[in-house]
Amino acid sequence: MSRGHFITLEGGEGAGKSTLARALSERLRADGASVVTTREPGGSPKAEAIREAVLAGRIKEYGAFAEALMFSAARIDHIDRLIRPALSQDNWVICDRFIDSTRVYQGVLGDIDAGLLKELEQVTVDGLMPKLTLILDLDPEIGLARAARRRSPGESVDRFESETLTFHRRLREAYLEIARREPQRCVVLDADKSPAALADAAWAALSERLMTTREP
Ligand code: Z5A
Repeated sequence: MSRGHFITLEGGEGAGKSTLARALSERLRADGASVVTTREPGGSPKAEAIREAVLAGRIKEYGAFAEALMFSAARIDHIDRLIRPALSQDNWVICDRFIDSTRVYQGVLGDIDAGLLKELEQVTVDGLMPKLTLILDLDPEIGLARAARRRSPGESVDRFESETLTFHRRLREAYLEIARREPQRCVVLDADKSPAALADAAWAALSERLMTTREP
């Protein structure tokens, strides 16, 4: 367990990504690994400032491409300040959302040209790709209900939670399409199960993909 890998968790609202990130990091630590858990947008002070602006809806009026630029600016700082340094010190890095969120939310749902977005992605990540992406697949009605139950009284929904159910259904399909196109990197997990059962399934995928085929 000496060498870490970069793992990303993706899926719709309330799919259980943050809960799974905690469970996976506990299992990895119990196995003797050093683990950094992080999230996007965010993960570094400057990226967290961008998160606050985008999720409050302050960029929405400038359009989906402007939002993609903001998520990318946050990602560059996050990669430089946190992800690359952590990986270079042999930590595992578990990140709640990454490039696939931009591909899906801004690309597919924001209708940005795929070629343009790909170029932006390449410049942004500069070669850093997740070794494994776990896509948590869940009926959006269940996910949105979970997210609503978690909200405290008077708390408002964020920029993306306020979108329609049709938006969230298209989002689910877009994630499944990414998984079909990149089966080497992506594993789809049925997220309509208990947190413990989901963690078991994620651990099985991680063990199969990353613990047997470690890079030299
Ligand atoms: N976004 C974007 O547009 N472009 C980008 O490039 C990036 C992001 C990076 C970030 O929101 C938003 O930014 C996101 C996309 C956009 N859209 N929205 N909204 P966020 O970080 O605030 O929220 P999120 O990423 O959507 O996560 P979430 O809503 O917090 O959901 P989650 O992390 O997947 O779920 P959770 O926090 O683990 O669980 C939610 C609730 O369900 C909680 O009460 C749990 O106790 C419960 N839960 C968790 N697992 C289970 C299971 N298995 N069964 C039952 N209940 C469960």
